[in-house]
Amino acid sequence: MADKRRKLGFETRAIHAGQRPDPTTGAIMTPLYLSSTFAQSEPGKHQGFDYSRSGNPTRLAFETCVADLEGARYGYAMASGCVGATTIVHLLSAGDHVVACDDMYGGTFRLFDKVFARQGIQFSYLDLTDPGALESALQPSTKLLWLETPTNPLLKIMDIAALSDVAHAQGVHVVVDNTFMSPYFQQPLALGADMVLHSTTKYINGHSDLIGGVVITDDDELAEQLGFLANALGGVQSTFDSYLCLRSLKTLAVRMRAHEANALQIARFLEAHPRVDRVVYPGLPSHPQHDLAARQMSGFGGMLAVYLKGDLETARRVLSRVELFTLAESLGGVESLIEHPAIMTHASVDPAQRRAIGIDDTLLRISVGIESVDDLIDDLDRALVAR
Ligand code: P1T
Repeated sequence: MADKRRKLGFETRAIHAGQRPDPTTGAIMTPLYLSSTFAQSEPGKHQGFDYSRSGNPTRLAFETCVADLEGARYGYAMASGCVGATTIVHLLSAGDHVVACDDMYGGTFRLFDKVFARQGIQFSYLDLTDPGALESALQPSTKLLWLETPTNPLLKIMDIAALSDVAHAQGVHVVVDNTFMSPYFQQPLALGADMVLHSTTKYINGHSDLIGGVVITDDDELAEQLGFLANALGGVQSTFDSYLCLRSLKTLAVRMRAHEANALQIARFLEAHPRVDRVVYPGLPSHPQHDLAARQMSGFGGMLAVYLKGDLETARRVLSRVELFTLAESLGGVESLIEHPAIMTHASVDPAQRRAIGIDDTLLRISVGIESVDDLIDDLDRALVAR
């Protein structure tokens, strides 16, 4: 008989956590509870749900399942990854200070720089691949350390455990945007972080058919504040999108393994390609933080950054020649995407800052899908060699 004390495996929890056959019908899939409101038998007395902004049974099943996969008890599903970030930053007040990594999704940077900085929150952006850099950046007013690891688009890796130790010694909460790895490959809370953010638009949903986000914590106090803010700000995920995310979690493990296997082969192919200057992939020994990645993550994910030999015109030519790869923003779907960060996803980052951190005109970002890898390699090869 199975040892009941053993923690269930990731794949098992991805399929069952937070879910039971529907008590009224026996349906094994969590029903889509589209109701905006719920009957009360007397004022204030109900069966756990009163209004769908505050809580919805389908959304709760997804929140419980995804939180479980991050090793946590609380999840708050949001209308987008950006709303998730917005909700977290609302834990702060004007005058508070945030230390953030210097490379991150352009939309998160825009939210900090163009929205919250105007409301009196202060931000310092730092290369945190050296954990020693954090100490001198902390101020008495620092409340939050914001990490995105691996970063978007340059795939820099930060030491979550070491940075969390430094932050916690000063009473600073740590957020990790875990979008690129998904809980399958990286579990930041176990490494010391206090909150995890995902754009569920990416790997968690994995099929490029919704926009969503989720904020996860195992800290009772933070959970209470985040739950309050989720309801008060109101940017919660729709029931239908929660249903799709719940369904997608069931295949997260197999999808992530397939993304990674394809990405590793493509990374090796590109690294040896005469038209490629440099490939950045955490799974390659040439990645500057390869050892840390191998220690802190259980896999290397499906994202690649590629510097071409040439110039902007070379990049444009390659992007116009690919056929299986679609030129599009976003990532983490089953289909392969390719994009130009400087013109597309990171256009909101100041050009000088972009160049300083390495987002130049020859940089392409690839989200490797789960198609047949030989077809993907042929497609890239054709696009690279074409004149
Ligand atoms: O798009 P949205 O669901 O709001 O998620 C924002 C977001 C947050 N964090 C990371 C690491 C992200 O990559 C994103 C969204 N990124 C893209 C759309 C992109 O193409 O990079």
